[in-house]
Amino acid sequence: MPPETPKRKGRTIEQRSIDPAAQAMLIRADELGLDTAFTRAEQMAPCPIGANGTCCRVCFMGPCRLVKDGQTGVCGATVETVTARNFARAIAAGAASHSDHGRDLAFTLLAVAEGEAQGYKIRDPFKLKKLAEELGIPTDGRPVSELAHDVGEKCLAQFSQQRGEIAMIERAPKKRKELWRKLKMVPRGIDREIVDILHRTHMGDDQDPEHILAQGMRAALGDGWGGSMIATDLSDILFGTPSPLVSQVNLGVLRKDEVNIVVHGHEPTLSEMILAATSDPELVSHAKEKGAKGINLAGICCTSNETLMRQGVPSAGNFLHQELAIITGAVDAMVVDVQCIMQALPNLAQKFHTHVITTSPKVKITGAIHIEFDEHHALDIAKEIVRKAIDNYPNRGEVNIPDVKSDVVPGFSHEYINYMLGGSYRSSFRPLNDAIMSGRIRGVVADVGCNNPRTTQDASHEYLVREFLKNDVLLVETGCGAIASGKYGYLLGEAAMQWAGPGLREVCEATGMPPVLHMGSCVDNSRILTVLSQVVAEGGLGEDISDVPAVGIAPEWMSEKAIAIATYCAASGAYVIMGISNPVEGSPVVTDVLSRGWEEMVGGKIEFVVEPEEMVRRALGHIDKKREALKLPAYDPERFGRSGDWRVLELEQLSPEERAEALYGQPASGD
Ligand code: SF4
Ligand code: MSK
Repeated sequence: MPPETPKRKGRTIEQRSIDPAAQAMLIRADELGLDTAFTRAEQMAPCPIGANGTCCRVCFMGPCRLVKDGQTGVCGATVETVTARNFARAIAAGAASHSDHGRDLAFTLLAVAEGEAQGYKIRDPFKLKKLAEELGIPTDGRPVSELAHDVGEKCLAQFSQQRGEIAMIERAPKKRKELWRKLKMVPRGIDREIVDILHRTHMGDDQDPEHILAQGMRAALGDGWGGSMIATDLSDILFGTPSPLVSQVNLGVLRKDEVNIVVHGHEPTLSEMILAATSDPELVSHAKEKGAKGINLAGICCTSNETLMRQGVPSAGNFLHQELAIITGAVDAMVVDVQCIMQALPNLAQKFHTHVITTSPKVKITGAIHIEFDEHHALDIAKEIVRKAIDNYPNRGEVNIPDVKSDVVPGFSHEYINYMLGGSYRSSFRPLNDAIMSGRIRGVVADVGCNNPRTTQDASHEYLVREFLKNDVLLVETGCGAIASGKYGYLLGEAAMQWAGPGLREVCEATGMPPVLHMGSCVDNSRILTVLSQVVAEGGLGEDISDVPAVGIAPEWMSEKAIAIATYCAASGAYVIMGISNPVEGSPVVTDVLSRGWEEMVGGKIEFVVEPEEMVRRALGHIDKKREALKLPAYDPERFGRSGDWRVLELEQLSPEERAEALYGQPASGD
């Protein structure tokens, strides 16, 4: 007799996720009576006061819940001040997470330079030299290790810079820098900006919502153009600048007959060493002794994006797959570093055989095994972890891996996009700018960010991508949104033939690029800032990021990092739409400051929109408005699409006579 399926209130499986692999595991979880984030979200209604930003707990005269019109906290704080403070504190936490990740990479680079980082080397010395030049470090005739040392030290100093402008804002368009300078918004080091937020939002400090939020923008810029940008650059220098490769995503990448190790979190530092350890001959033969055919590494979340785009390590899925991977019964070790790791994992893992292994000095979880990472002994630690996973393989119970996976082509760094569009000898964004100017590409949308169990997993990401492609909008993606696109076949060149409008399809045919470009992890949204700046520098699309027909959307966001990203994009001039709910809904004034107020001030804004159809309508409206302001031809799909491969396919359908008529305007002459 099969176990009786427990009766649960809540959503149907299809309302929880559109992903067939997730659906299969959610059915399995229900059969086994297991809770997941999906069911917990159904059981836990969000606190309405916290959800709309009107709960203040910054001092112990409170917490104060502002629920009535005109109500203030014990200190007299208004709903505007409370919502603005909460939003600014979320920016601080999000920016801290990204930027601290960048700092750790600077320490790793220094350890490599000093020959003390076991197993690492500089994989992109050209990018190292370029960054050194940008940071004003002499490069002529100097060995790589010296450059790495100076770059590491200079980057570290960026985090704690107390006065003056951080270096990387020089990458922004001239007009943008002038605006930031005029507004006194150019960030100092991120540590200083975050401390400033925490100080001014302490009880009894800054109480002007616009003023609080302006500091929120400054700190977010310190992340986007500072900490995150450093993280991206140093990851490329240490682990290689991504270029396209072929891999696969979804739970079907787990293997029944091999030891499965899943790396989850955000940092590539340890996972790169675990990858190296999985091919260690001694460990491979140890796995065979235990009855496995080999060792299989897969990723979840943004650690996955890091290893997927550089090494082609397959991805077992995005944020909401972390528990589902364990429910397959096939994960011998889930190795986590930092950010987006659910505390539910060790408890769930106990029901199976999975070891949850924490590795960051910053992250311990009760019930998990802690094997602390130290870059000085990285390979030894990685081998210890891999051995632990192998030893756990014989403890497996029933295994249920859904046979669902999709091919993907990730790895579009801004350097590669530049090269791909411009050719080997003269890399350039000119073809992209020309395609936008001609209307072949209507505009660009960055679909980024998380999954959130309060909405159907992947449904908004998938819908937005399909609709934008139909409307000739090029997509760039990072984070869990990028993995979502991979699951549904959008990260492939063929996607252009199937889904893209006529103009975008022509561009993809000419360049061979997919219509949806995977640009990395959530910290790599800094790459999108760089692309936008380079598009402006190329000419023809205005003088500032705010002129470019581009929109950023995080339809299923859940983390504070998403708020930091949205804020640095808006402060850089971009229109940003966030789904799920409005975290400042309790204050129409603050909602208006983030949208109309910021648009007047910095040319970019954040709007909170729940319905995906409305996100598409607003995004296309914004793109068309920007096209009009640039005096570009109005978008007209009828003008394009009868060329390239499409034309060949069309001609192949015709008889020889019809083909001759179509090509030469007269029937074939016969013999
Ligand atoms: Fe209440 Fe004011 Fe304290 Fe906030 S700062 S908890 S509103 S007394
Ligand atoms: S992992 S921050 S759920 S994108 Fe970067 Fe995904 Fe969002 Fe975490």
